[in-house]
Amino acid sequence: MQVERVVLRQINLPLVSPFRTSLGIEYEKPALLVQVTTSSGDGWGESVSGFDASYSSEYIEGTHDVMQRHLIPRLLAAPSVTASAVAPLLAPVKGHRMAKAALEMAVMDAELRSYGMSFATSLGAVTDRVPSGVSVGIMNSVPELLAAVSGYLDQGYRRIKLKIEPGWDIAPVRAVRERFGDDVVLQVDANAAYTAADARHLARLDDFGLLLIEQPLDEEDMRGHAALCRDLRTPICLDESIVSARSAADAIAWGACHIVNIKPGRVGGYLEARRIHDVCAASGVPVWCGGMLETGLGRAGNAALAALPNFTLTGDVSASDRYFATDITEPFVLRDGHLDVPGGPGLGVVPIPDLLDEVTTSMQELVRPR
Ligand code: SMG
Ligand code: MG
Repeated sequence: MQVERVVLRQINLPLVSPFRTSLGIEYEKPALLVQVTTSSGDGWGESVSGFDASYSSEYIEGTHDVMQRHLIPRLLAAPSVTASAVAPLLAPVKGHRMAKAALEMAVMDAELRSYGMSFATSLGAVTDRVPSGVSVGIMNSVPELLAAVSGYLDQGYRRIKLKIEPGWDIAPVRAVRERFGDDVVLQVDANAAYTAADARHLARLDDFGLLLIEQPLDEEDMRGHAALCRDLRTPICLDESIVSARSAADAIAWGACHIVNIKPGRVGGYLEARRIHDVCAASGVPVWCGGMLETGLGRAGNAALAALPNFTLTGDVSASDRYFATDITEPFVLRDGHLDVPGGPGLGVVPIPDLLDEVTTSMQELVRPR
């Protein structure tokens, strides 16, 4: 298979409500979409980098730049490409995992469509629907938070994740527990907002029967996370720190996590995500699928990944309407607290042209040199 043409398309989707985390507030969701045309057909990919470089060092303009200058020319120059060959082909370019993930995703979509095989089958899915969790942003007040959580529970979400930061942690968690009871599967995500000096404060969360605390400390603070693993009763889950199968293996060996959040976009693609799943499975470490407010394209791939056997915890793979009034694909809907895993070829979904055009802010085409 040869890649003949790559179209980069930046889109901007309004959010149904602002999403606030310890990193800042988001009012809209930008995404850089990749459409590849290959000798075997077309495929779609999506980069999860955002407007600013707050979640990771990657950001959308940087993703666009590295793609057009360094990554896409390598793809277009390759005599033959498969999804598995993309990462080795792009490895001479260091880092930029979110950019690489989107390109691999697009090639994988084209390749699998040509075989008539789904992402789920190709990755090794063992179920055709996955339980759906929801990530609840930081709110202005506890009553506002309780109203939001109540709405999500009414919709059937199977697990609630509360975003926390210093000043918004113990009180909101206590309020949610008191109001909705101990049966609600509840976890928190700090997006690296604390330091090792906050260990005693974080230990106060042990009273609330949380499933896990996600990424309390800086992404590079492995020693700090290992200390929290020893000192807290609540299991520690890593998100930002896990960027590859190697970093997952290291974090596990150092005792720096009990659980891993896998985001394909963060780790360089679905194939590396599967390797992380395998490393964790071999170590008895449960995983779950994180989210980056993906459009229906990324949501489709994430639902497929979440259907692998060691995804034993409910992921942040929510329905499209959690974030978007109108998605760019057929929307993912909640049915009995679950999302269906697409079974059609490739991602099993495609952008709807009119919807896509409405939210497109820029486009660039790169073609194979003759
Ligand atoms: O897709 O539902 C989603 C987003 C879930 O909370 C979510 N993601 O750290 O896990 C995380 C955050 C990162 C997104 S905010 C930059
Ligand atoms: Mg997180």
